[in-house]
Amino acid sequence: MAIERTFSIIKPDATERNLTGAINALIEKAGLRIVAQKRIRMTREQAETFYAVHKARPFFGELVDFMISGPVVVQVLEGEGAILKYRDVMGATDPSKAADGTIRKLHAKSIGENSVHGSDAAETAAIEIAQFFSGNEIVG
Ligand code: YYY
Ligand code: MG
Repeated sequence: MAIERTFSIIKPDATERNLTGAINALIEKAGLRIVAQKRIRMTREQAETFYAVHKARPFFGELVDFMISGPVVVQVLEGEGAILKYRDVMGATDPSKAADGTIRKLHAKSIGENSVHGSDAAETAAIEIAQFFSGNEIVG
C-alpha cells in the first residue's frame, strides 16, 4: 500500500462540542499524519460545490445548511493507505451502524450530524484537497 493523502473535515457538530483535539488524537493514534489543517467557516457556495455529487438527494439542502452552521476544520491526512484507513477510523455514515471505537460511534449525533468527512477514493481526495488547500499549505 502506498503513501496517500486524504481530505478530512471536522464538521460543525464536533467543533461546537470542542471535539477537534479528541478527533485529532484518534487520527494520529491510527498512524495518520495531519499535514495541513485550518479552521474556516464554509460559504454556502463552497458547501454546495463540495457536496455537488449529492445535489439530487433529499438531504442535500439540510446537509449544506448544516455544513455552514458553524466553523469546520479542514485537514489533509497522510499515511499508508490513508484513504481507506481514515474511512475505517471514521466509521459508518450512520453512527448507529458504526463500529466501536470509531469517531462516528464515539462522537456523531446522527446520520446528518456525523462529526467528520473523509474522501472515498484517490480521485475525489485530490479534488477535495485542491478545493481547500494550495500546495504550499501542505507540509508533509
Ligand atoms: O462519505 P460519508 O460522509 O460517510 O457519506 P455520504 O454517503 O457521502 O454522504 C455525505 C453526507 O451526507 C453524510 O456524511 C451525511 C449526509 N447524509 C444524510 O444526511 N443522510 C443520508 N441518508 C446520507 C447522507
Ligand atoms: Mg462521502
